[in-house]
Amino acid sequence: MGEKKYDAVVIGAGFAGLYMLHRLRERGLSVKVIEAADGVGGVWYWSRYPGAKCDSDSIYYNFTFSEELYKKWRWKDRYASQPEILEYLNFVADELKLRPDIQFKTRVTKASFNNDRKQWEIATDTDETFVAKYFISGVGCLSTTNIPPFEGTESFKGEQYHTGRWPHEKVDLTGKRVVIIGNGSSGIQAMPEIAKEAKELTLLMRTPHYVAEARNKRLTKEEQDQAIVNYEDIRDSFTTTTGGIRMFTTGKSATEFDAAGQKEALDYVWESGGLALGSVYTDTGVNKETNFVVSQYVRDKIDEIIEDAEKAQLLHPDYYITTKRLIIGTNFYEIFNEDHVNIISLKENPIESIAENGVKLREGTIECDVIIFATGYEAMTGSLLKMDIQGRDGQSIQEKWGEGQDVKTYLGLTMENFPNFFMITGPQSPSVLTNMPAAIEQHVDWIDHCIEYLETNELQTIEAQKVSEVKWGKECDDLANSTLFPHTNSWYTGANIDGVQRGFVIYVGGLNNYKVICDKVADNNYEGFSFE
Ligand code: N01
Repeated sequence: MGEKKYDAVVIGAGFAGLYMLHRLRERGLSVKVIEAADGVGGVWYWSRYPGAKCDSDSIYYNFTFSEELYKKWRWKDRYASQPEILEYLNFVADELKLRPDIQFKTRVTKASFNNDRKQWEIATDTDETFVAKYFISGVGCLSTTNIPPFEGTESFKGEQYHTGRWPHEKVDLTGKRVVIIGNGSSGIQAMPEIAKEAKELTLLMRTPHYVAEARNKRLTKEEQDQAIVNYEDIRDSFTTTTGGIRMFTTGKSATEFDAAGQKEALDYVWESGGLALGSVYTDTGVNKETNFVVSQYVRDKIDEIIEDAEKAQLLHPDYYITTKRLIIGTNFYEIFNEDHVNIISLKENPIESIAENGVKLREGTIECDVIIFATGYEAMTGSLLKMDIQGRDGQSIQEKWGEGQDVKTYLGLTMENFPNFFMITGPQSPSVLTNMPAAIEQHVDWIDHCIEYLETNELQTIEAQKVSEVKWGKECDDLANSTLFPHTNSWYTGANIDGVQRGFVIYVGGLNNYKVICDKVADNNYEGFSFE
């Protein structure tokens, strides 16, 4: 098959790939998006487990680059469900007429930079070769699922599912004995829904997590109208706040309040619902005293809600709150008051293997009909490393990062030795600590302007300088080390997966500050980059 030539090839048709396609096409470039699924949506195409929702308030979980597009869409609920978000992304694809430039059911397997041609050559599992000057990853931070390699998984005679690869048709769990492994955002959203159908539900839990009440609800017509009126403010929040979303805050440290004042503020955010437990005080992420006040509040709530003191104690988290992703749930703690919902701490009784009739623990076997892996993702780097991407002289990302564990980027967007390769929400960018559409709009706009600069100046390539990577890595590390984040093992550090410990790969300085840095680099004629 001959080569297919484009100005730009983009991987993935989620939020990132769709907007990148739109921007570059508007610029007059020929673009092809390559997408493994048979529809748009990215993680929202795959992640269809019962109860799947987004934890950003829906009115912020959309594009703002086009006022017209923004004003045509109305969210139904405070937190949009997976089907509604998928509907939104299909609406965007239709409104912007994006589908003709997306090739579905195609997976990128390998890409290499040809230094003689100054072009990327991109191979797919459909045996096609695409050639493009610009190669852009929109694979997202959470798309490669993690199924821990338990011995005997294939011998299990019942059904097994991963939350991130849930079947498209309804899975009927009525009257079944279900085991769920993992209680991150996915497991915690899924469990109350599963408990409604299952005869027995057993959570096998490695680490208890902090769960705030979502308090999801239908948006009233007035609230929907208000979101339309607030367009400018919502757009502004994308670039002027640390997380690309407005969150309630007292604007103070917990240490500035007495115990009654602390409780009043925490009661307010608990009752309002959502992620504001993380923002109610300004220093929860850096001050151990404030952090204790907030985390103890959640432990007290757990004791208040769960009648069985033993179960409540098992669910007490003990790491610094917000150093793992804060989770919002609906009736999560409440389901443990039901007799058919149980919990086993894997710290006390670890999994030994999967047997044909259930999960074999060190002490006893939990017999079941269904095993649900809510065990998360090879986050941040997994999807990039799964493809064989080779820069100059055949250097792979694996080689550059030392088997993927020592991430090196400039701004989380680019890498030395990988000319004209861009990562949307790549490692060492603010990515998962933000409202994703906000981070994606900022990245895509920056990449688009960078490409405009190259085209206007008739430049063939742009490439990060090694020294820029070293400085950026140090800036990311210094910032992370000034917070409580590195004290906790999490998927932020890769420690959710045995054998991976790659350091903290997120820029924690806030999306607003990050944007200022990226804009300054661009304004200074792409300081820190080399050109050919
Ligand atoms: O995955 P996770 P997730 N043995 O990695 C456990 C986004 N998201 O899919 O904590 C036993 O958080 C693991 O235990 P531990 C959001 O950013 C958003 O739930 O590592 N257990 C943990 O309990 C989120 O943070 C939304 O000790 C094992 C669980 O599996 C991210 O996606 C909804 C194990 C994995 O939790 C990922 O969430 C869904 C093992 N070998 C997802 N390996 C919303 O917007 C892992 N675990 C609301």
